[in-house]
Amino acid sequence: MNKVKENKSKPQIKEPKIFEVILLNDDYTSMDFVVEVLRKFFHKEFAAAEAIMLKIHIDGESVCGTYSYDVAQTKVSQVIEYSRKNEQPLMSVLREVIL
Ligand code: TYC
Repeated sequence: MNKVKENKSKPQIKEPKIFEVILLNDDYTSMDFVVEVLRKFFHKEFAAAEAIMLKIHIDGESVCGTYSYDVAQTKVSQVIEYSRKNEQPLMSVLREVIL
């Protein structure tokens, strides 16, 4: 019989890693500015942006979107750069999603 060797090696195609972009609460950034950031960089409708901003204010942080590493890192940089230019201490970090 013609035995075909079973291929037990790891699958060659890996799932792409995904990353959450998170905004953190602080005592100084204005609520309006956070809503503006969520609309400008995360393309949220006004009501959704306001809801996320309030969640951050209450819980300390919230996920604002999930992206590939490069896009997530770009969003974090854009948020921090825009915030500093506008003299706001708002902070953003990324976190890998463990599936
Ligand atoms: N806590 C801020 C205030 O009371 C508002 C705020 C919300 C700041 C969300 C940062 O990511 C943030 N003005």
